[in-house]
Amino acid sequence: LPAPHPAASLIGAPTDIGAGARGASMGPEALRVAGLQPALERHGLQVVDRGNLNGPANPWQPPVDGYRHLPEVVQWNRLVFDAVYAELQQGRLPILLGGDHCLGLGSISAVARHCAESGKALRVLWLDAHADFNTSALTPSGNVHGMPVACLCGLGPAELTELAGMPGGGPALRPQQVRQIGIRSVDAGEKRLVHEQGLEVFDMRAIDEIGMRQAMQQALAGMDDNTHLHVSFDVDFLDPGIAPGVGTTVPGGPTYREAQLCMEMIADSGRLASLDIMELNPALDVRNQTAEVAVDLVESLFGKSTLMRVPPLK
Ligand code: B3U
Ligand code: MN
Ligand code: MN
Repeated sequence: LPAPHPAASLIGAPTDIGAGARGASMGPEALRVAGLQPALERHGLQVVDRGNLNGPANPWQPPVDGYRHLPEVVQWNRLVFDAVYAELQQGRLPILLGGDHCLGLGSISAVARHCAESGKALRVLWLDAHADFNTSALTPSGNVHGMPVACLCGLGPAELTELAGMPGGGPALRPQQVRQIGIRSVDAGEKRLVHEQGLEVFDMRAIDEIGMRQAMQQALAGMDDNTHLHVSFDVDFLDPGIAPGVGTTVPGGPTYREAQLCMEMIADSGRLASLDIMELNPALDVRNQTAEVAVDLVESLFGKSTLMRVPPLK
């Protein structure tokens, strides 16, 4: 039987500072309106909503030296780092409500630091249409939401790669700790770097060939009782047919059933200890349906469909 979940904390990060389209700043509120907190509570979690972080406005400027809004991206990620780290210190499960995916950097930096200090092994599942492994030299856009995984692995500007303040220095992650699922849009230079660094990628081709079940079995293999599992869920992971409300839709993503299975297998691992829900863009959504699908899937991530975990009676 999977272990019960600890108390969880919602942290809103209302910004689109690293994105190529405006509107992910409204993501946290859309998730609240879709009923995220009561949905989690139905599955036995104690949830506190910490409200929203308050960072700099989006100046909407062109890139400078390969980065758009780098100073503001750094400020937002520092706020996210502190908020996520504080929850982990209290033994709570942080749920970051994005906001664009550049903030996965602050969130996972906090998780990596916490794991290093508490002797835990860290595994990161990156659910996304994109590899988010660009650098300033490779990026076609300068948008930092296309770079967080590279930064976490030490490839990027010092303000971002040193955010974690790891004991003994060095990057927050080794590429070997990451599993990417659902990938189907990778830039040419980025592709080369992903291979060079040895990221384990279950792209849509792999999911077509071996199926979501075997992909997730492999992605979750090798964890034990001492593993902290972080899930970074970019909502554009999902097929645009069920999730139109994101800044960069890419056709050919996981169906509703495949995404459910993915979430259920993560729940069954019993190791989920922190979560990002990113890139939801209500300005592009239709009647908040993408937020509702995201909430539905997050419920499965916390055991909605696990037959052997029965929520407590009220
Ligand atoms: N790889 C492209 C597009 C992109 C990455 N992440 C998102 N879009 N959401 C880039 O701009 O780096
Ligand atoms: Mn992403
Ligand atoms: Mn993406």
